[in-house]
Amino acid sequence: VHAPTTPISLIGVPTDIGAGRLGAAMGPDALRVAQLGPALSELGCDVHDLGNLAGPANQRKPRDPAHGDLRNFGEAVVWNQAVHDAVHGQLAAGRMPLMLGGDHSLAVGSISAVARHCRDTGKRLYVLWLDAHADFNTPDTSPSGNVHGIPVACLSGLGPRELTHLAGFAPALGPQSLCQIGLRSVDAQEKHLIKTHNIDVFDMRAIDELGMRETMLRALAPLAGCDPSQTHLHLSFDVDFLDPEIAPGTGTTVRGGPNYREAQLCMEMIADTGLLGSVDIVELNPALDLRNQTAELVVDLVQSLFGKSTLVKDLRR
Ligand code: B3U
Ligand code: MN
Ligand code: MN
Repeated sequence: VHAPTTPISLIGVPTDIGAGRLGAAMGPDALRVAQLGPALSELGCDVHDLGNLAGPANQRKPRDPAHGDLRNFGEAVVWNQAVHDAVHGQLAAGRMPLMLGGDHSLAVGSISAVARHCRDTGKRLYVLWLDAHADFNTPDTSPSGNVHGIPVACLSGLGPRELTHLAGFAPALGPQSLCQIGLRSVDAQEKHLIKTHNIDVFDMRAIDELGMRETMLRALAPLAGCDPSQTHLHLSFDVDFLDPEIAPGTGTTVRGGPNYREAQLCMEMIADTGLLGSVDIVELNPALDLRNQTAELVVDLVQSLFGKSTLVKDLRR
């Protein structure tokens, strides 16, 4: 076990403002019921739960042509400003923020804060985005108007200014700073944008062809030899990355995702980099879960992400 020495701050973001269905707002409490904090303390991590951020309620507003034809746009902006401020504050205090979501729209706030912190401190930023979806729609291409389908585009500088400029500059993320893994439900126009933006993607076809080990070796290759004091790795972990057979508790399941062993290896290889600086756990929906099993699985995976290892004898060369 080589748990990170940076103290961890758990930040609950109880909202489903960006999702198509209700329930992800209960994600933070489901993770607490599944003992996320104690599971990290057990590994030797210094963990403090800051409780939940506050923000506007989900009034399930329809799409609004005055705001990019998005649903709940104003509310999503308020939540993201709160997330941005909280994350930036924790990073400035030398702590590692771990977001307990909440739907994936919150990643605009968290990652823009990480980008701002990296710019302030001269650190190199790299984001791993684990998801069944690309979340690369713009208001113009979104089939649903759901804000959780647009965060990657916003972080890449495409979208409403209120969301593209949270860091104070745009784009918050350059294409060489982002890698997406696990994709299997990507809209036609998203595919086009991913290509024109040159985003590094390992979709499920790639994982099937290469295996998870080779996929992660390639995904993490840009970080080889990086100095931990000058590099910040952010993980944005959408629970629907996982196969629905093991993770039913999320709003937009897509069959054919990574199984338990593949997901564990993925987490372990991220831990091995020693570069992890911040994490989003998003789209956990307890209303769709069975006896909190998805939350418990996520806690198990997060332990691996923070250095828990089943290695008895290391056969790697
Ligand atoms: N791409 C679709 C579906 C979707 C994206 N993210 C989730 N679902 N969870 C959209 O609505 O943008
Ligand atoms: Mn997502
Ligand atoms: Mn998703």
